[in-house]
Amino acid sequence: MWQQDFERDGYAVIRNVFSPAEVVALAAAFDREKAAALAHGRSFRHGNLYYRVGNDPVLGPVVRLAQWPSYHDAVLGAVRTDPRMLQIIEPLIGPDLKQIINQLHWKTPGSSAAEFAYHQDIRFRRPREAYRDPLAYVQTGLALDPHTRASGAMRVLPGSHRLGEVALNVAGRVGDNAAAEAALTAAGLDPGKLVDLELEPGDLALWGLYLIHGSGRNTTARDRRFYLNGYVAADTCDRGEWAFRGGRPCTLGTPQKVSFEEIFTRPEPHYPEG
Ligand SMILES: O=C(O)CCC(=O)C(=O)O
Repeated sequence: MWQQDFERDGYAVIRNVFSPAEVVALAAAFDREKAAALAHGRSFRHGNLYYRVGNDPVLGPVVRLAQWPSYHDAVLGAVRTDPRMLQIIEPLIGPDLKQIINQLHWKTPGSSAAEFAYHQDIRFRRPREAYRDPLAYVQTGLALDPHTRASGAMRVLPGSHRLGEVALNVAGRVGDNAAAEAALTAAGLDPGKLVDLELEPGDLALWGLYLIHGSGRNTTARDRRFYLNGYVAADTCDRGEWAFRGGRPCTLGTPQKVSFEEIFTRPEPHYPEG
């Protein structure tokens, strides 16, 4: 059972949660977002909506991720409050859920700007005091393309969720660094224990804030698209958009403070520095 896997290993995979037809529709929505991001040619923000566009020395601008496209895209928005999500998350952290992550990831074939250094997601949960129970958080990742070692699937360290916060050496942004196993060795961890999180389109992976993971380059010929939605037990967290209240889905309205600190003071569209 995936619940036992989640508890024992710190992650789990549930197969075929979304159908092939749903995957096709979601993949098309990803492609729309990618085109919108590329039209800016650089990173862009409007409220919680954020496109991160990296620069590959050979390929030029490449879209790394999009945050909170669900404010404007109904196909993507439907996933965050899909009854299947509630069915999976509720037994773990209850029926009152706020959402912290609504994020699309692309790994452009051959791009060097596509790796994630080994990390724990707890490092991104800021301000730390707003997250009163780090164990009351579940991250989900829905595969829209085959996730294999070659396409840059996530690699996870089973059982690392029990280590608490581990000092992993990452210089700068996780997304600007290679998934170097040396960072694990330096922290006294065994990279030989890493597992490739192999997923087929429609499979959903789950992990918590302490699981150590990263991912490498995509050496295949097609994009690797991954849809992340992260939920927190509402009464343990001061941030986020409501996703389910008492098990009922919540629509998005006026943007709330999630991770963009200037959401109320700088709500206008702009090109962020860096
Ligand atoms: O998309 C990926 O491969 C990496 C995802 C990841 O590491 C994260 O979201 O924390």
